[in-house]
Amino acid sequence: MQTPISTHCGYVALVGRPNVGKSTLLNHLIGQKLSITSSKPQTTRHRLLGIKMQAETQILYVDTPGLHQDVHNAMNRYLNRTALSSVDGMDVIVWVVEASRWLEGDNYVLHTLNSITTPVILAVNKVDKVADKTLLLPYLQEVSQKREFSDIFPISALQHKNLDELEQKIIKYLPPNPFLFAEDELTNRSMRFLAAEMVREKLIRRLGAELPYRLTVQTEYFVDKEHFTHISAIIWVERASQKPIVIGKRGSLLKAVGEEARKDIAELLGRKVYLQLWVKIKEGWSDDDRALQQLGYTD
Ligand SMILES: Nc1nc2c(ncn2[C@@H]2O[C@H](COP(=O)(O)OP(=O)(O)OP(=O)(O)O)[C@@H](O)[C@H]2O)c(=O)[nH]1
Ligand SMILES: [Mg+2]
Repeated sequence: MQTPISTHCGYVALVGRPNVGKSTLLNHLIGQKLSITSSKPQTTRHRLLGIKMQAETQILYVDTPGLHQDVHNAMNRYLNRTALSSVDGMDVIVWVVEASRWLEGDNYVLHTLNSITTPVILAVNKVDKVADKTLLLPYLQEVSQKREFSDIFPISALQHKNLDELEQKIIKYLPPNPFLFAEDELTNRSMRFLAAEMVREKLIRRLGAELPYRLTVQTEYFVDKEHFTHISAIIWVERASQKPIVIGKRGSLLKAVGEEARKDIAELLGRKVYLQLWVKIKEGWSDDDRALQQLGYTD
């Protein structure tokens, strides 16, 4: 006779339009900064797994790029493909929207989720930003009519409000399964990948509106030495004119980015880090499928 499985394990996708707070939510759910975030839309470019142990349950959270209709270049098409394919094979979907801010982009997500039969929980994020709380209830009522939801949670990812309640609900949808990952694993992504992402986050946060979309970061060297980890990363831009902007006056911007990223990477690794950054040009990489593949944008 087979003994019944006492553990639960399953996949939970965090989906929604850009900038609603999916990555912030992933980080706060797993209690560690893993996914990069910024006030600019389309920050997340890759699917990212965050593993959370909760007693006899292993929750596999999947952060996704924001779903959007703008598919004017190869990178944008890659982002949408990645986000769309992330919906497959999930045990439950957490659709993230913003409190009192329903945009056309949310209708697009609604349309995308039309055909799926996976349970969908709606997380209405950024409730801390709604000054007049009396507006919240009518908004929740309005969005509850949009489709069938397994549940609706007003949350603040940033202030960690209602996240434990949300997680308790998520757990109910995870099937009996052995753990798919070791109990001390945090993600299936390599440290090389995460290091490049931390550098990209600092660049997005410090640069203007356009340049973040014209650059990507690649770790080229990652070696554990006795007392520190030596990492070297390339920041790829699309044109020669973009290089001096990324470097900044007498290297000031690059220095600040390196210092900030180094701290985040050291915290993730739990050891000292020596980080070198180089800026190089790869003409038109963001609209070139082959260049995208070379730079790690693979389905
Ligand atoms: N006030 C407030 N801001 C939040 C909250 N959650 C996220 N934000 C902010 O919203 C912005 C976008 O957050 P992200 O987590 O990067 O959003 P995202 O949905 O992952 O965005 P993409 O990766 O571009 O699709 C950042 O400036 C966050 O600090 C929240 O609960 N309250
Ligand atoms: Mg994100």
